[in-house]
Amino acid sequence: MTRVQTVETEVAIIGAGPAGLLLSHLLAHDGVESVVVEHRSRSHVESRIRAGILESAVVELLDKAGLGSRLAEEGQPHRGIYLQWPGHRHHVDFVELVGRGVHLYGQSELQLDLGRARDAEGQACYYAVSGTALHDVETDLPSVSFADAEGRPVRLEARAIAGCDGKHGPSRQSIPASVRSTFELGYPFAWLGILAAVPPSTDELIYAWHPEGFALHSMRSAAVSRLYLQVPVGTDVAEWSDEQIWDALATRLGEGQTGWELERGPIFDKAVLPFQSFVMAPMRHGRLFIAGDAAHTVPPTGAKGLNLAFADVALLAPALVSLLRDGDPRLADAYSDSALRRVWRSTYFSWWMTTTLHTTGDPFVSELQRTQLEMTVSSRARATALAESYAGLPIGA
Ligand code: RFL
Ligand code: PHB
Repeated sequence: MTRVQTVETEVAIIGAGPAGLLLSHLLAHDGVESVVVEHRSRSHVESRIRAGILESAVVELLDKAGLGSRLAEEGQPHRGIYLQWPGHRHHVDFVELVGRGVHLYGQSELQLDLGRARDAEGQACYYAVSGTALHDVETDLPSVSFADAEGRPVRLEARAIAGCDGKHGPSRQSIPASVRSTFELGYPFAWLGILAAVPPSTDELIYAWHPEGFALHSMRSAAVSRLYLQVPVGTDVAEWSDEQIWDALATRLGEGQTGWELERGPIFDKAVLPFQSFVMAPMRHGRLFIAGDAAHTVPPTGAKGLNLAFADVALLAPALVSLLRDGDPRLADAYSDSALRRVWRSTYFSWWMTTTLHTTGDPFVSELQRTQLEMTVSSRARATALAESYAGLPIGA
């Protein structure tokens, strides 16, 4: 029989996504040791293409944690966004409205920065594990079992577990159904996202309402554009040729409107992203603390998913330090309620952006959406509310 290797640590972190790696970094900063367990390979985790927008409070958090140097050099500060519908394009200037903007910096770049920081701290991370299971989360000595990349059984004994294992991970299921509530909303559409080797045709993001469906023009660098199209739920990327994608983007983003043109280029990645709003409560059970997508998912229209994951971790790290270093449970006891307050605000904002900008085919709804957009750009109070939510609240607010 193969012997189980037992490893002791203070915090067992499940998931090496942005939430798990930032948590491990912040804990190390305060002298709390952790081990990360991830079921994908490191190269897979580092090549996933996901979010792009960081709130200003998240940029400050990363900077304070010593993770801001490449972000400062390569990230792009954006003052605001363009809101558009046929015949109209309006710049909503967040800096002018609420005194702060956002940063454009790809999640894959952040993942690299976090991985390197962790290497420099010399803390353990098991990649490519299988069979991750949580045990005894209601006790002060919980554990995580798994098989390492070579298939050898390992048992990680900890004083707390952080479930940072995303939407499909096992942590959430370790909270008994009798104490767990879930709130879910589906949407009848998805996004077809592309990366193209072409300079962006805009200086800041364009969110475009169009009768044929929503489109978003984002970017990754001076040479790479990131664009999205609203498509029906269940769409297969193979149904769309590159030419059809560019034609639909040009129409929906208003090519020809005030002489604006969409530059086309080679598409090197395309994928369909599902849409869902999901919240689980509470985010803590015994010595198990859940953070990031493991506890909540938002549709990407408000650019909140990654920011929420970091905001959770910014609350969880000091809570675990107080609990494990000083035996003070107050922040740990407050964690779930404090995190959920921000989660619900971002869930509301993401739902609002999504339902305002995506067409449903119902002419009554379309008129209401256009009215909302007109009201948003013509009323300073409404534009300020949008800017406040998009640029983000201070962490802990
Ligand atoms: P992640 O990034 O999903 O990381 C969770 C990690 O846990 C691992 N895991 C396990 N590890 C061990 N054992 C198991 N049994 C495990 N099961 C899972 C996973 O392999 C993974 O490495 O969650 P985290 O850290 O909470 O970070 C959240 C963000 O990644 C997420 O909110 C955003 O990327 C969401 N999102 C977007 N957000 C935006 O704000 N703007 C976007 O444009 C945007 N695009 C996206 C996205 C999410 C996508 N996914 C998940 C489908 C595009 C995509 C394709
Ligand atoms: C992105 O750049 O991938 C992006 C930006 C803003 C969003 C969603 C995705 O709302």
